Amino acid sequence: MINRPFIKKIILLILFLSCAKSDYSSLDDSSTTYNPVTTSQNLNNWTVINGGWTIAGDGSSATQSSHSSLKPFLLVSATEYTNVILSGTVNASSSDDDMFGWVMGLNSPVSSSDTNYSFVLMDWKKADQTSSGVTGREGHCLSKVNGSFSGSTDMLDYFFGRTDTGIGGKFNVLNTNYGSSEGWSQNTSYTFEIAYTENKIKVVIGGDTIFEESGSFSSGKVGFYMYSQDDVTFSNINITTDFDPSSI
Ligand SMILES: [Ca+2]
Repeated sequence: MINRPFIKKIILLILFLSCAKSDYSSLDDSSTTYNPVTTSQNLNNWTVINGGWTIAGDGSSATQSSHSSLKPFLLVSATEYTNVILSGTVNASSSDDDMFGWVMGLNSPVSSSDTNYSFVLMDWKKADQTSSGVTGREGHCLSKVNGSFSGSTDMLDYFFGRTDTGIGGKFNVLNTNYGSSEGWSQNTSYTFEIAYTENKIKVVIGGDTIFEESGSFSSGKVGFYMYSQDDVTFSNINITTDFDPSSI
């Protein structure tokens, strides 16, 4: 005769142990606690790589006032980041119609003479324009830049035309948001927030989500960018770290 109460007890014990085990697993998964830290940036501590940047005495803003299509102009952070949120305000007082934007995961160039470029680029052009047979489109473009760039043709093809080389090429366009109403406007302040993590980039400008891109993204510096564009001011810059990257 089978002892039914005994078997019941065994089944209950197995159920209890399996529940206890799964509780333990879920506790283990959520054991990382995140305490996000947001730091106001003193832009006097950032590094100029090409361009004529004027930094406010208190470090709260930076204006780039030179114009050239020979090289992109950069102002980059002193620190490298893996998971980072870069936020602030940008305003273009210029009557020009070209590109400004942001770089993330930057490892090069490290100086004005460095022709090796390695970063993720989020740029924004005011209007459609064709120059020397290359068309720069109005709107936003997100690219992985990784290779050597020199000479005016090279610069125009990639930093003006955003010509896609595909994965593994030196200018891999990840996503675009082009269109006749997508350009920036003169004398307009835009808030921006760019979250850059090991496996996702989220770009929000003026409260609008422009890109949410999954992928694999390297650690590096963050910064500001201009190409064939002057008189753009970045201000009230904050950097947030130690956040939960899965919340992005
Ligand atoms: Ca221009």
